[in-house]
Amino acid sequence: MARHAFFCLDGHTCGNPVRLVAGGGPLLNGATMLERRAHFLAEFDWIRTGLMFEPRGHDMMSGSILYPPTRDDCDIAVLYIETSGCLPMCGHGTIGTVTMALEHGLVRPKTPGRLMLDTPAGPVAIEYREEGGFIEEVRLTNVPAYLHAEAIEVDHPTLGRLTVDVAYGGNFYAIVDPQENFRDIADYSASQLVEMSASLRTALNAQSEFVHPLHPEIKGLSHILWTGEPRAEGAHARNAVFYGDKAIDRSPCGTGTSARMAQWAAKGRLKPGDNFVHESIIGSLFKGRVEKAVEIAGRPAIVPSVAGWARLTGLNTIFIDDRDPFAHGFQV
Ligand code: PYC
Repeated sequence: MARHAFFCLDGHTCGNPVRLVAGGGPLLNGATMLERRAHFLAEFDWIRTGLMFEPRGHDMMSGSILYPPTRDDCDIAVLYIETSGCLPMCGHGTIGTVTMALEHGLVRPKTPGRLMLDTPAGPVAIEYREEGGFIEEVRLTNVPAYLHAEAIEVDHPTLGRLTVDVAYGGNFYAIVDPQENFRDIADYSASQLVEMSASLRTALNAQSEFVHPLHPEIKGLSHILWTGEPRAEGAHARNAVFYGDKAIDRSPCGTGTSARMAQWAAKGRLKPGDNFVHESIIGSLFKGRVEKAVEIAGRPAIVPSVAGWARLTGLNTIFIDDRDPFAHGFQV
């Protein structure tokens, strides 16, 4: 019996929580972050569920654990932990992790203003703006994003027939654009969106397989991106992203923004150099940009970048006590 201690920096990126585990994380084996992620899921997933789910976390909780990099070209490695599992990549999590790690000296950049992250999805380049010891903005240049499938027809139990595109931006997203049976996220509350999303995700995964063409370990449609008309000045589009079992992202969602930029680029609505400002359900903004056009296994793809801000909300030493019947967390 033990009481395990985790030293966490708690914060949020544009409204969505980030719990950075700065001490107490397990040693992991693996030559790549995908292999280390598999080791964590096999042996240490109780740390994720204990820190993310109630009573220590909540439905939206999301975070990361820092490791030495597995690649010479990176400064630090990041394992993403979340209510949904260990994502290959998380945009809001990256912006929050980088902000808090830099502000607390957990990582020392070789070149001021720049960092290279080793993530399970691949290397992610960071540029940040610091003012007076605080990080004011982080821009991540993501792994390549692409439109995976177009116009998939699916029957939804309450909305009826829907047509969705599926795009990859570090995770697979079903993108629900305006159509006969869905107009705009403005017509629904967050809890209605959660209810609508779970059944849509189940139906889509039952009828198709979503596998990354270069990294077959990255598979499964995990997120639903519902769209809406922008409200904030300067925003090009609004969205609400569903993840885990009960969460609607409060931030504009970094990997979702990347996936949506790839979808727009594939349809000729964005080209390299174009900006794309994405608004969240609470009105916060990510500044996206199409950096360049590339290919993934012969498919047209883009390299997207996404910028946003994060704030530390507190330092939190969290115990997981083996005697606690809820040591590994619960969901209701
Ligand atoms: O920002 O990429 C993101 C993200 C994924 C899930 C929640 N946020």
